[in-house]
Amino acid sequence: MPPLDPLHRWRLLGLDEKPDYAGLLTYSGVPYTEDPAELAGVDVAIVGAPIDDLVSDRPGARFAPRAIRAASCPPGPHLESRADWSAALRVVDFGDAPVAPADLERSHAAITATVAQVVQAGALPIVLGGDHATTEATIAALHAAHGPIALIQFDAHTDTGTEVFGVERSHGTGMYRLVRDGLVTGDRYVQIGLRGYWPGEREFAWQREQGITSIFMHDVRDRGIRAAVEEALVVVGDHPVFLSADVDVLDPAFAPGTGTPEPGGMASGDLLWSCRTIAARTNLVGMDVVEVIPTAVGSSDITALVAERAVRETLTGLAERRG
Ligand SMILES: [Mn+2]
Repeated sequence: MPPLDPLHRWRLLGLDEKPDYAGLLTYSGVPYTEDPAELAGVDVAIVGAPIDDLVSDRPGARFAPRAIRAASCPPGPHLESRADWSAALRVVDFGDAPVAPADLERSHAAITATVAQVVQAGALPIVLGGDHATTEATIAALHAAHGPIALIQFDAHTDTGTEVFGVERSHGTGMYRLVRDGLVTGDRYVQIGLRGYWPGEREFAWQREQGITSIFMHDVRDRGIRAAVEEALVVVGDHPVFLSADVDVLDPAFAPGTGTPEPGGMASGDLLWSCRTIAARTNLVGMDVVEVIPTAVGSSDITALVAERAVRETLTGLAERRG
């Protein structure tokens, strides 16, 4: 089944773009397919992971994949980088993983299986969460193809708890489980933007034992985002890298639509620059943006909008890397 082109009717009018609010809803208006055979020759496939069953506070991130797609903007070259991902890369929207509400095992298996189809086709998956536990399901598929994964995580929280409210499966424990089980290598794992009041000394002691690099928000404030990202690039080296952007790394003033907001966070421009730089300068094998709770429709949803741009900057960095 050939991909559906959301721009088809506009192309008949001689246009190569459509209004964001009209037509079939895909990421940035890219072609839509659910057929793995159509991924041949594709550089990047967008996958939705609409599940938020494992959040510890406010739910709603299950609505994010649609909101991020709806917060899109027309393609074109990046004014700073000059790279144009829409010209340099073949990108498709591979649709959502077939999740089942309240069935964690089936939903995570569906995310892993859908991402695995992308990886097996040689394309790079970009996953729209969903809560941060979806990263476990995504990295499971990447680990099967690439072996142990290096991880750069933008987040207010480490997500390395052994349990949250006595429960082992949580959006606060995914990174602990990934390191414990060997899917992510501790000494190739960097956290950027940590702040607030969680976790505690026990978790940080475990993190130090694993060789995990923690760059706190006060470090970013004191040293600057460029120094923080340079340190992260050294830690991950040329190993296969996953970039995970929890939108709560941003100050709630920039990203109010998230379930566990923590004041005093990063500004949008720093996160966007970081995503582009990491995509341009690492062996990136996958990316996700998680924990967005929609608060409005289309481009007025500022949290979905910055999540959309985090993906767009990653695509731009990949286009830069192509040269
Ligand atoms: Mn998180």
